[in-house]
Formats: sequence, C-alpha cells, structure tokens
Amino acid sequence: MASLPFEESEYRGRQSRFLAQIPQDNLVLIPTNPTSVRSNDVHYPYRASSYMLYLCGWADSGSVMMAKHNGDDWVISLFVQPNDTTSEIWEGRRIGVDDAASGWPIDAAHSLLELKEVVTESLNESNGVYLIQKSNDEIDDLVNDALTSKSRQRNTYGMGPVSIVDPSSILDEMRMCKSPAEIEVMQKSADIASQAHILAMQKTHVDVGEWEIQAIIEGYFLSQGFQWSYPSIVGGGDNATILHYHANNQTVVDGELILVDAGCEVDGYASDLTRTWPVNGKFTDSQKEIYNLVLKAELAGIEACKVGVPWNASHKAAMEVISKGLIELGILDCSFEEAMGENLDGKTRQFFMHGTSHSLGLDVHDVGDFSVPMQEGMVFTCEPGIYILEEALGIRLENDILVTANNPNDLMKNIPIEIEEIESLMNV
Ligand SMILES: [Mn+2]
Repeated sequence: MASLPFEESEYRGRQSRFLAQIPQDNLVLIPTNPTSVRSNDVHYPYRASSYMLYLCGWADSGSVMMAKHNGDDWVISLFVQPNDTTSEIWEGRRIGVDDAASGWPIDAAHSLLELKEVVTESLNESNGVYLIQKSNDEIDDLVNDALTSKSRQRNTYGMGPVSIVDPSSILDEMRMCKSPAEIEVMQKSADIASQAHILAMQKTHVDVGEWEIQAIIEGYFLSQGFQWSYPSIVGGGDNATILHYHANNQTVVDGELILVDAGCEVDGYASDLTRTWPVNGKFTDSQKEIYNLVLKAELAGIEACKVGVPWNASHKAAMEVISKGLIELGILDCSFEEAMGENLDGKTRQFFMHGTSHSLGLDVHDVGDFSVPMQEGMVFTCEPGIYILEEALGIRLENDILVTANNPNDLMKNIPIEIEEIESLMNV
C-alpha cells in the first residue's frame, strides 16, 4: 500500500488549524483535481491537488474530502474509488474504501458511488459551504443545486446552504510557513536536484545535446523514485536567454555555456535549482565576469532572506548588485538610479527581466499572500540572472532558501556554485 509522507499527527494538526477557522454549521468540500487527457484514451501522469495532499496525503484521482461538524467534533470523510476487480485489471490497483479508512488520517471513508447521496444530505443540513470550485464538476453542480433550489422546506425552515466560500486563502496562508517535517522533505528534494546537476556537470562535453543533459537529470530523479517538479529547462548558448525554454533539442558547441533549470518533486514538495556551466569545462574571462556578477547578486539575495523584511527584499538586493556591476563593466551607460528605476523597473531590466524570488513548497510557484513580511519557515527561491542576447549569453543561478530565526538556511548548500568548484568538478 502507498505510504504517507508524514505522521498522522502532522495531518491532524493541519486539519484542526484549518477547521478552527470555519463556522461549525458549514460544510467543507475539498475535491482533488481530475486526470487530464493527453490524446484519445491516453492520460497525462496524474498529480493530485496540493490542497488534498496537504490535508490528508491522498494522492489518487477523483476523490473528495468532506468535513462536517457533528456538534462535538469535525468529522473528516474521504470519498474514494471502490475496489473493483475489472477496473483494477485494466487501470491498476485501487486503495479502496477499507484501506483508505485504516491507512489515512481521516475519520471515515466512503465509496465515490455514495458521493451524491451523502453530500446532498450533508448540504441540506448545512448553512453554508466551503468549497474549492472548478476541480470536480459533479461537486460544483451538487452545491449549486443545493444553493439555488427553492424547496418549500427551505423557505420555511431555512435549511440548506446560503453561501459558498472559497477556503483556499485560509489554506494558502497555512502553507506559507513550513513545519520541520516539511522542511526535511524539502531538503531531500533539494539534495536530489543538487546531485542530479552535479552528475550532469560531470557528464557534460563539447557538442552535448541539451536533451542528453535533460536525460541525465531526469533519469537521476527517476532512479531515486521521484520525478521532475516542472519541465526541465536546458538551454545552451543563446537558448539560455529564453526564460522558459523547453525545446531542449540543440547541441551546445565549444565555448558556449549551458543553463540548466531543473528541480524534482519528493512526496509532493518541489525543489527548484538553476546552474550555468561551460560545456568545455572552462569559463572564458568574459563569461567569468558575468557569472561572478550573478553569483554576487545570488549571495546578496540569499543574505536578504530574513524574518521581518518584505518578501521582495532579495530582489532589491540582487538588482542593486547587478545594476552596479553592469555599470562598472560598461554594459549599462547610465546612473545607478536610472539602472534601478523608481520601482525596480529601470534599465537593468533589459538584462535581468524577471523577479528574484518566489515561494516554494507543494507547488513550484507556491501559494500565499506575500504582502506580509518574511517569517520563519517560509522557503523562497533566489534566482537572479543576466541575459545578453547579442552575446548569446544567459546566466542564472538559483538556490532554495529557508527563512529562519537566524541566518538564511541555503537548502542548496550541497552543490557547488563558485567557478573554481564547478571547473574542478567537470575536469576530474
Ligand atoms: Mn524558480
């Protein structure tokens, strides 16, 4: 049977912190996302909704989590695909109702065949619904029917829900700060991504195909029992200046750099890692200048990830370093103020056109309201870059940073970032 990434107590803690914010006369419905068709009768590999993974670790498709207060406590039910020999012969094993009830942090499991009946009845006993919409049409319809039906009973006694509330902002806020158990998984995800990049550096050679580097990295993820958290970006030469390059189908010639942005997913948690290295194992002097400028910005950005500062403090710090550096190198011919701009939108943006940080967790671009300052337990990427199209040059460095009460904790401390370290790794 599939095993849960965390102890039951971790999930129970999340559930009770969530439900403590919901009125007890409301019903909570959290459906997972459906499978998607790739073509004809072939589906994309399934990945469950992060909310479902967060609240009960259930990773199979089609399911719905329901929470209902019985007067004393919240009761959590999960609707799952029932065991069915014929379907399982064709589609694979199902956990089924009994094993779901005994092996997952829920109070009751039901077959999805009972979904309509149980949910309809529960809706009629509730005054409102907390529902994440647009992921399960059947649930959306049931809730909308319950809301709009004008039964005589309802007119007389006020039975049934009168409002739908989206609970995602409550859950998003909870997901922003990671628990020690989550951080342990995220460190593992960072370590596997780091090891994959190290292997790729060691196996890089002149005229390497971008797809070969992709295969080394993603093959390593698979060999460890995991997979990518986002499609890998492997761009040599001027392909490195395309921020979301995915073709990965060119060879990289002598003298060019290769930019690799590839992370993995461990138990639902993403790592997000970028390194840039020369395919021949030796940086040229002009590549070194730009690389070291990006590195300096990276270190300044990491340093800025501290409790109490605005979440984009790392971007400001990285942009200051890059602005100064580009002026010193003569690449920008303007004042520091013009380079920075009034809202970090100055001339530097020509060469550094993306942000420096995003949150990271169950989603690669993780959820949350980042108008609040950085807090202990938040994880951000720090990923400055410089892209000079005329020189076919793109350099980005990206580490994942945990905000702590003390110094920022760099989850990518196990992969080299200095030029000398990378060159010696590539030339053993
Ligand atoms: Mn990123």
